[in-house]
Amino acid sequence: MSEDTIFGKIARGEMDANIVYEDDLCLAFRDLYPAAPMHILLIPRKPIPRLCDAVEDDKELLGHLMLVATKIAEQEGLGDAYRLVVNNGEKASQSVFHLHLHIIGGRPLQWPPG
Ligand code: DGP
Repeated sequence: MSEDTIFGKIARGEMDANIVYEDDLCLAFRDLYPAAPMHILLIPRKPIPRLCDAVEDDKELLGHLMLVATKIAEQEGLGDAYRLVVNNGEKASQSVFHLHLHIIGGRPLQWPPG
């Protein structure tokens, strides 16, 4: 599984994206194919392919991503009405193999997602 994905290129500034948040550990940008009025992708700068590839040393980074996601949702005016999604693996609809959290909101969200 190659580490060089489009998200890796965005993280390194080699590809354009509509960036809404960045810090030393992660960055977030608008999804090119939004599934809702607000659809942001939050990625670690470290190229972890899938969530299941994360290791014990990534614990702090994973916690950081969760807290940053709540900040972004607040920044986007979503209040407490949003969903975080991690597609893990091809059979779970992961298409870009650089770990990312989908932050989705801005419309009523049904459950189960399908
Ligand atoms: P997933 O299926 O969980 O791997 O999600 C990948 C998401 O990435 C999908 O919602 C579409 C989005 N996407 C694919 N290519 C690009 C791109 O070049 N730029 C941006 N901003 N989003 C992309």
